[in-house]
Amino acid sequence: MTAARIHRKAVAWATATVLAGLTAPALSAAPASATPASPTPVSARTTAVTAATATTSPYDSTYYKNAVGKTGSSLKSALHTIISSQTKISYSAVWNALKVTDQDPNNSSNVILLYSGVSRSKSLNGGDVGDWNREHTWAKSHGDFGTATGPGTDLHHLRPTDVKVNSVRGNLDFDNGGSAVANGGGSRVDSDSFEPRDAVKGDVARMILYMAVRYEGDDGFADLEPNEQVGNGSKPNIGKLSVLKAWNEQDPPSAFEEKRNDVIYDTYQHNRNPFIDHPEWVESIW
Ligand SMILES: [Ca+2]
Ligand SMILES: [Ca+2]
Ligand SMILES: [Ca+2]
Repeated sequence: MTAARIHRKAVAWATATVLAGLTAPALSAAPASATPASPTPVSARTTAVTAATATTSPYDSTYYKNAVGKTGSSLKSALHTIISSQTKISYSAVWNALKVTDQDPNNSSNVILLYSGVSRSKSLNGGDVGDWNREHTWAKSHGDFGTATGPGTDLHHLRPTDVKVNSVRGNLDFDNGGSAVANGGGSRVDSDSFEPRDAVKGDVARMILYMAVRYEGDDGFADLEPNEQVGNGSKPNIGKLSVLKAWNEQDPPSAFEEKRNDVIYDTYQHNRNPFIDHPEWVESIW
């Protein structure tokens, strides 16, 4: 971690980062099947209102030098060019990568599952009940990109999830509302949408919007874009954009999310999720 990043956190992010970071350690003490700690209370999340104010990152004069200062569609275009330069991994290689990117900070034998918040043994990767598997946060049927090397293997939106919870999410769009998902950590579901637990609402939003900028239809895959709909089915769209934007504000990047971005950049793909480094760019583009 560079001095510049520490400085940024100290000035602008300290409170929100600490609060967001409370979730994972609290979970690690629980057995794999336990319901995780309650979502961050609303009173604690009030600090997140300032999340989307202008930030600086250690990469502004290097990685992001052709994007800093731009807005709107020109910012999106610049970021697309920047983040499209990347190493790609196979779908089979995703298993071991997730064991590193999503390692429980308090138990190096475990990964943290995205929607439930449960800490589970890395060795329980698979497809049976009680296992964790590879969730495409941008559901792969939305644009039909499958698991070919490309969007279907892009670690920036692939996360470990409980097999049963992953099945409940299916390919639903994202929105607020619904009934509680069994062992879902506070996630909710109804007939046409899924609402992740509060602690990862921003993570989900930033993953979806990364995909929208990274995939613009110029590399043999669909142009992925958010919209205001639910029930998008196989269209290359995910909704609801207005809800995702609110989630980005409510749940600013945590230390866990920032470290994950660094690991993907340093070790695997050598590209970054710009919205973890600059959450305010969401509002600039959308
Ligand atoms: Ca709904
Ligand atoms: Ca979060
Ligand atoms: Ca796109």
